[in-house]
Amino acid sequence: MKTGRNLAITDVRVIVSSPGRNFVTVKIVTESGIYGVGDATVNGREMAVATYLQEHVAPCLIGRNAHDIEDIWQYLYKGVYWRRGPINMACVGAVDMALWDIKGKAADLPVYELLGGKSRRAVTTYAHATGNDVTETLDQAARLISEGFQTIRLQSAVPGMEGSYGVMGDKKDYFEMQSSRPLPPEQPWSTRKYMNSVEDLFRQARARFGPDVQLLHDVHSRLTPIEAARLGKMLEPYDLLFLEDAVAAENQESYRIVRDHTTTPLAIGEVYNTIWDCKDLIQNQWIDYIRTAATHAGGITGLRRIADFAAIYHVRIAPHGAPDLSPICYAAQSHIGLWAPNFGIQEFVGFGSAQSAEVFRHDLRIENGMIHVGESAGLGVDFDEEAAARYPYKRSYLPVSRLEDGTLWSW
Ligand code: KDG
Ligand code: MG
Repeated sequence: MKTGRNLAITDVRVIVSSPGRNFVTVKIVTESGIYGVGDATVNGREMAVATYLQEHVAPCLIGRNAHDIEDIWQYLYKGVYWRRGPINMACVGAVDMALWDIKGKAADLPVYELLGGKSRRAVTTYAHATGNDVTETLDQAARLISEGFQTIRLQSAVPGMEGSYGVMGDKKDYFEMQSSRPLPPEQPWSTRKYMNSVEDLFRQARARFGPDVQLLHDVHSRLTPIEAARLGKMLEPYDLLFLEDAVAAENQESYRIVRDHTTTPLAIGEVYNTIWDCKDLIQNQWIDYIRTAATHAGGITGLRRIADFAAIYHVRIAPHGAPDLSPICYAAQSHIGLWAPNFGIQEFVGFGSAQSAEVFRHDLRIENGMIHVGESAGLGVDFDEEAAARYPYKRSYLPVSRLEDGTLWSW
């Protein structure tokens, strides 16, 4: 398809690097020399995305007009026949981010201006406090509050269980835990032990921090709907901003059960890849926050579509912001967060390691728990290929979870 302002794509580079952890980055170059960058990282399956991009996507992009973001999105979505899926959608997402970056640079405007302009001054975030016991978790929360964060996710080790979700022991993050083994690390899970300990974390948190701090918690998909309903009721007195991933919801109807029993707000979506994965959850108003990431749900175009649909049903966006999303995804989500009228909150775990700062240069800054987006044209993040070459890919897997009798469970 030829349109008025042609900006032909001349090169698509796919780079897998490991500056602190693995990232898959796409760099799309145009005839004018303007280029854009996108994040295609799928944690634990990086080479699948890289090969898909290299072998199947890149050849289709050469010669196309980089301005045709929507047509290229549809081409890579409908045009693959298979549609959806994490691998395809991360590739669509990375290409889409890179094209928005190019359009912004060509227009000499930050991406949020292209989306419709600012709806707020800056992007409110929540930080993580984790610990081997309640006191350690709350001490960390106190530090974050003193740094200016007003919303904190609390995770604490479950007594009697080694390796609770979010608690790292002597490892600095999951990538370090993952990389220290040739195969996925295994962690035990006991719903009874968890249910018997989690309320105390929030009881002590409210007693220590009072009513104004916003608190939340990630269950990481380990409960059945009726267990999640019980947990939601149990935590009602502690007034959570939301309870995240209480139940895995390939079957979206599961959330009807949770919703029917509790007024604790519910959030889900970090493993979803399209609007179709969360359509029923949103239109039935079974959730309050949708957590799809720009990288995993088709880029800025995909996330914008979800945000607009969710707005009709009073659902706000709270994009995933784990360390396995590169600073390019953070930048894309910060532009969306600045624009989206129904933005809720952005998960924030820092902008990455010192090595990552050598590779990804960006103009985002965090102040008082809010991300401020700079005035650079495009996404405001650049990728240094020479620096990336110093950090080669290292195979690593996310952990798996087993019940105490050995049954494989959701991690
Ligand atoms: O790759 C898996 C992580 O991104 C995930 O465990 C993080 O649940 C997560 C969160 O809410 O940040
Ligand atoms: Mg989560």
